[in-house]
Amino acid sequence: MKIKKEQILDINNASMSSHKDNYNFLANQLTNKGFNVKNIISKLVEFQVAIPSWALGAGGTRFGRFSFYGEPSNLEQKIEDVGLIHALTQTAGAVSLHIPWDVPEDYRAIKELASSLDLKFDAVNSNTFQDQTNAKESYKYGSLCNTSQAVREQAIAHNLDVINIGNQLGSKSLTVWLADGSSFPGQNNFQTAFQNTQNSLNTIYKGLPDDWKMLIEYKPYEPNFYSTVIPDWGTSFMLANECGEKAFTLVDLGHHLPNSNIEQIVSILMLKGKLGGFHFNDSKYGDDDLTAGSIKPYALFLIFNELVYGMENNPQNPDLAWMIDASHNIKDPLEDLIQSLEAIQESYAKALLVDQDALKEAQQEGDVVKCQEILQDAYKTDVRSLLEKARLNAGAAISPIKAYRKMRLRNHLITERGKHTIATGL
Ligand SMILES: [Mn+2]
Repeated sequence: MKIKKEQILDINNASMSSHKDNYNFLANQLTNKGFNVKNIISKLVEFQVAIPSWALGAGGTRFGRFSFYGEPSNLEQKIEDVGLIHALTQTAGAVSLHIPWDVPEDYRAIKELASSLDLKFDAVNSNTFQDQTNAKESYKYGSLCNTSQAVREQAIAHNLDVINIGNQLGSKSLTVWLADGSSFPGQNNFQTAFQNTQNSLNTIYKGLPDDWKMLIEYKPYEPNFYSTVIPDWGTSFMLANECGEKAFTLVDLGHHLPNSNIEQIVSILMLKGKLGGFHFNDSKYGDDDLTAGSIKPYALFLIFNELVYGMENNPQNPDLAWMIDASHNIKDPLEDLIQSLEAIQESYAKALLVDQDALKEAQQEGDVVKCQEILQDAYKTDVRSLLEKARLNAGAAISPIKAYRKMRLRNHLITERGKHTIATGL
């Protein structure tokens, strides 16, 4: 199903006058403080986040999975779901495919569908963390790190296939996340596992088209519980450096031990021109994959503060690939993604309100109190009417969640697809 522009306009009309009151009040305040509000709005309109093809169904845990009715059961329906989110928010203009869960059967048809919904294909994601039916070799003891050459070759060939699939869709980057590691001391030789991984990545890198990037994701634990071959940003950075200038580190917010200073990691990677991509989610204890901004919104703001600083001051760092990598168990996945997009945009808007010149001055004067005041003044600003204005300018809904509910979109999806559909690949 597709949303018509008039439906959104109708729903917007109902909240237009309260939006205008709130927006005019804030815009005046910000203008008086010296901010260029128009410029901020257009930055918000430009900011697009990719939706991964695995996030449109309800996620599960190792204890079970509760399906959310009317889930997309094939790639076409997944792209249609991203189209719904994008129509409501105008913030989700890209889809990120997971291979082999979502291999297109008819490339032309899939590309036409995506472009009819104004969607691009962002990074393609390989999967060597589970065995596929009829696969000759098993990844039980690792993929790119495996001591068996045959296993490594199969994993390398898969990554090259993924590049080929992405190439046909117009993707420009490959994201590699490895579950490789060990669950018990002594299981792996750390040096051998690392060296095998580096050599395998070098081989994949050689197959990367000139205008592509390779994004190397890290994670400290899980599914392996004793060691992971790429546990942290430093290891990813080392591997990316040895691969070459088209290889970058990818930061996934959930892939850190509790209380890691992620904003500092982001900042230094951008200084070195090696931050390639970003996966949004939130967590309380581990890689919880919760809705972005639902647990630690101030941390998300501090990260965005560094991202904004880097985007303005580090031309050596490329444009970033933004993606939501969350998977919630009990919410409607589309509502969950809309909430994540809202939280991401909100943190971005607040970071744009940090007075960088005043902050630099306070830092030089050693005025610690003022530094905190400057950051928190931006953080405490209610920027929701800026987001509404950006969405209005882009033709989206003033309140995407309210519009989603008012249009009873989940009910329409259930009617169209049936109640007990199951999203593939989960
Ligand atoms: Mn991720």
